[in-house]
Amino acid sequence: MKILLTAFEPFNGSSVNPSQLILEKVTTLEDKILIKELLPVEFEKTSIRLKQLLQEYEPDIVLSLGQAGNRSEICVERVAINLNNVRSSDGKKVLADNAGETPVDKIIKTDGATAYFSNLPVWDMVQAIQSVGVKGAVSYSAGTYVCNHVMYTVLYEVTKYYPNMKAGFVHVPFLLEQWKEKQKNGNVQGYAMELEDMVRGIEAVLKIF
Ligand code: PCA
Repeated sequence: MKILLTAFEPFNGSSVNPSQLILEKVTTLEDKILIKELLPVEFEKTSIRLKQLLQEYEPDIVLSLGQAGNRSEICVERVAINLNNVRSSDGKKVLADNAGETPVDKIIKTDGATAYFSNLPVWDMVQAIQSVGVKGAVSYSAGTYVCNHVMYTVLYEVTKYYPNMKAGFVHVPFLLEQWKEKQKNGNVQGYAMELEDMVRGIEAVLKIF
C-alpha cells in the first residue's frame, strides 16, 4: 500500500501552515509506504507537480492536507468543484496565490466534470478521527482556492488515467499559536486546534487505509 500525503506551505500572511507541520510529524506506518510532498500555494505549479507525482509513484491513495482557518473540526472533504476563484464570497477581498495569480470564476478543466466526489471512505475517515478523541466532520465544500484546485486536479487525473487510485482532501483548522497571533492582529476568525490532536487525527485516518 503506497500513500501519497501532501500538504501546503504557509499563505495569506501566516508564518506557518498546520498541514506542513502535520506532514513533518506524521510517522510512517509499518505496512504502508508513505510518500510526503510539500506543495506551493500556487494554482499552476501544484497541478504540474501532482501530475508528475502520480506518474512517478502511482500511489494507491492520495491524501492531501490543507488549512481552512474558519473550521472547528478536521474536515474530510466530500467534493471538489471545477472552479478557481480567489474572490471572497462578498466580492470585497481577493487572495492572490503565492505566485500572485488571481483567477476569478475560472474553469479548471474544460473537459472535466463540474465536480468530482472523493472516492475515499469519508465517513470512516471521520469516525477514525473521532475515535482518537479529535473533532472530525464531513465537509461539502473545499472552497475555490488552491486546496479545491488540488483536490479537483487529482480526482480529474484519477478519473481519466488511474481507475484504481483513491484520492481525497482533508482541511484542518488554525493551530492554537497561529490563531492567537491572528487575534493579536485583530483579524480573528474561526477556531483552533493543537498540533498533536491534528497529527493524532491524521494518523488515525492513515491507519484505516
Ligand atoms: N489552504 C488553502 C490553500 C493552502 C491551504 O493550506 C485552501 O483552503 O485553499
